[in-house]
Amino acid sequence: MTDGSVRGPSAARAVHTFGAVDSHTEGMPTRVVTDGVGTIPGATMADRRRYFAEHLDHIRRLLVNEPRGHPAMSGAILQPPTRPDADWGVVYIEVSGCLPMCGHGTIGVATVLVETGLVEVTGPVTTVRLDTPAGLVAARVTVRDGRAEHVTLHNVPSYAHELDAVVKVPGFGDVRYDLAYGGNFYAITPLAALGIPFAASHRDDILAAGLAVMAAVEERDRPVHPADPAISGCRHVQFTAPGTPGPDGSHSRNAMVIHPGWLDRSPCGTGTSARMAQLHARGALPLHRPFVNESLIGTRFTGRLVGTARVGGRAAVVPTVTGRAWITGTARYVLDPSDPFPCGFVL
Ligand code: PYC
Repeated sequence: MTDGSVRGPSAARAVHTFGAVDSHTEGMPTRVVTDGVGTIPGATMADRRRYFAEHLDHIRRLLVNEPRGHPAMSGAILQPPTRPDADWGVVYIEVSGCLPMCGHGTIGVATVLVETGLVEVTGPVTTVRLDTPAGLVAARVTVRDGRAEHVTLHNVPSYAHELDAVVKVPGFGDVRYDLAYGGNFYAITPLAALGIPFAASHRDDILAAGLAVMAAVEERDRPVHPADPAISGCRHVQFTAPGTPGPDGSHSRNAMVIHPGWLDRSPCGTGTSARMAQLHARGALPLHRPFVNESLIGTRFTGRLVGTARVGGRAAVVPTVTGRAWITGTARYVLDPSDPFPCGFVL
């Protein structure tokens, strides 16, 4: 019998310990790492992302791989900001590496900061300014009784990189796609064109098709951000489907395939931004019109284009994305020196 309390691991024995607040944003996890990493060297958050990927990647793998994470795990390491107009800095981590920007992660981070008191609640709408590797992102958090009810992030300028591109994909022939940027690059194409139903029961077919399209797009023309060459590559394929009809319906659904082979559980914040930039470039989404994007598990983000911008001389739009997140737990992750998997493992 115990009294219900559990003795913690010996901090003296552990070679690493990390504090974290775990959360999910519309179904997609964000492990918000609050301590244990220290300040990553670098003058900007983009420099810190690069340094972390080159020198500290074992920390990412420990925190997102099994057995502490899982094959669709994602997180965010809190940092002191590198710029005076930000409250906190963030390095996004996930199973594929370190993203320049992550929408669901930002909604998770803003929720955790507000609900744990790491930022002061200044009113019913509290603004948290985040220094991300892709630029400054403001998150407006609607707070009631200490609870972050929803978060609207003001994303980095997003743009359509290429419309009506075509690649030959083994098993599928010619596939037509648009490539758009919303904090990451997305190849966007209708799932129906590949003959696969939009249903979670077809997840293996969707994943295989997405990875095949991704490889073909990368081989044909690897995208590079026109103003920041550190942001490059297409590691996300956004398969679209018509929205669900009705007054509470969605405008579009997506199955988001992400390198090295997993599906976003949320509607994907940077993917929703890229999708709105694509639709705007096609004349199908004017500024200020709400755009409801739905995930493969039926959760939703509402996006809106609130302005225009330029990205490296190209026409761009400024997206907002609104969604909800919930704290799921608090944890102290440790690495015992005798643990045979100091970087976790991938099966
Ligand atoms: O919400 O931006 C996002 C995102 C990127 C990867 C997974 N989710």
